[in-house]
Amino acid sequence: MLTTPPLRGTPPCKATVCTHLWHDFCYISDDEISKDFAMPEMQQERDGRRFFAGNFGDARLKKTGALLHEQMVIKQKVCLRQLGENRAGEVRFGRFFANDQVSVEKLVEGVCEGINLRSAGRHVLAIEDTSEVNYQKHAKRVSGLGTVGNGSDLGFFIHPLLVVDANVGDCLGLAHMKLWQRTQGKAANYKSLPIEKKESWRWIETFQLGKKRLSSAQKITLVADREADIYEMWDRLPDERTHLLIRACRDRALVTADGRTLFDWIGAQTVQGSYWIDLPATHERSAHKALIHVRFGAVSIKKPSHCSDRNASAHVSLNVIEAVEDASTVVGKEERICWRLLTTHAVTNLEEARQCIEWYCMRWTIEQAFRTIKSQGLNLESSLIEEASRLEKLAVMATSAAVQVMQLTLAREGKTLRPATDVFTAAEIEVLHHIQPTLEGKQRSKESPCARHACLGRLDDCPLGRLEGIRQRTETRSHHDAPWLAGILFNSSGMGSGSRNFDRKQ
Ligand SMILES: [Mn+2]
Repeated sequence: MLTTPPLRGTPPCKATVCTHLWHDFCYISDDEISKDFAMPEMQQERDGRRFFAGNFGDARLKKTGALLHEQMVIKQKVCLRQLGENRAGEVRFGRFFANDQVSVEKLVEGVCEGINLRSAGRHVLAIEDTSEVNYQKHAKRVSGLGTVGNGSDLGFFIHPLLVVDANVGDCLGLAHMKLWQRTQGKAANYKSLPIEKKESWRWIETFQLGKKRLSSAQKITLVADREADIYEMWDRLPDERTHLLIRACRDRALVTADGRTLFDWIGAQTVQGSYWIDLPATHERSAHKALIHVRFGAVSIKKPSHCSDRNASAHVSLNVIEAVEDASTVVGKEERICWRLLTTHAVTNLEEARQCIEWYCMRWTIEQAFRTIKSQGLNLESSLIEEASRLEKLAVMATSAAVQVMQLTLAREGKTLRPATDVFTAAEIEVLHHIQPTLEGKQRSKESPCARHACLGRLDDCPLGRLEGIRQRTETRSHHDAPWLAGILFNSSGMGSGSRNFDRKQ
């Protein structure tokens, strides 16, 4: 139990850099504190994200799931031995995944819990994408796997739907996730099959199921890469509250435009605006400043002749945006940027076009989640679990853990303004309040805006000596929360740019 009273006196002001708390002023009322302290169980019930992996019809399973999830976020690993800390813990977690009550469906339900609340009233981007989880290295040990991308390696696929705030880019969590194994080759008549029978059905199905969990979002924009440029998507998904923003994959026939195709037509329009962007390095190009020319316009796309849905409308009206790099800024022989985006959003001026390009760039969040799940973070592909269905369950939890790690890392970099209650309990926030003054040092000022909320904030600028202090104080002051807090304070790496300097010194 914490014995020290809640922080009193003049609140700190401005964006003070401290652990994960960014304050205008943060102060938890006595009411809130005592509620949490009197009923720790209630606290866990209420905190649907950190301590919750699902309801499995059994209190013990629920508790184990929550603990496992927590350990995964803290340690950023999926190795059950390390998560369990000892033989008993390892066995306990192993049995959890082996239990039939713990199904992929229930886990998905569990890790998506609370997303509707967090999305309420917002315009959210629902970003979906597929990634393969490759177990070829463990192929001899693991049973029940299908093949992945190259057609011979063993593994399975994950396809999460990640929710991001469209205005500020905050990662709000998962709304759905599909997992599957490819056990057969493509049928001879694959092309003529209805989309429900094809693997590409995942794009529609995942979005539709995820959308059910986003009923209180004000607006939803589905964002996806070229693979999702499927006529049925455009035909079926949009409504007043639902928009699509997808990179164009194929040149398409247009209803008008004198027999011109989509790519031809947009490329022939006059440039409506140009701007400079900083491009980060990828494996295909070097980092450089690029001059981007933007064209946009409204088009009516014809239903493709091979479309197997007889009831699909004969054409769909969309807006197309083309962003092409000026030849003068292309580095050496690298390929120049050429993005063509299709959307149901109105695009009538340069600002709206740029907004769509910016939203599309936020698709980066899901790529980052995949990196965090795999080699740059939890290392899911190194798991020693020997049974495919258990590996799938592990993948659901790892995805959820990765999303939380990302939320914390983004917060640490000061890129988001999520409330601290997203990841910390009131008790932890209170501990952070206590140590806040020692961290703020001279930055502390008397004038205060007196807003009563705490936000997740940055860690980077904090000198290490002080962090050492936080750890000790956290450990002595906070009871059950200390390992969690210390874990976050000292181990939250797992993301490219965020993990520099600080983590290496640890
Ligand atoms: Mn993709």
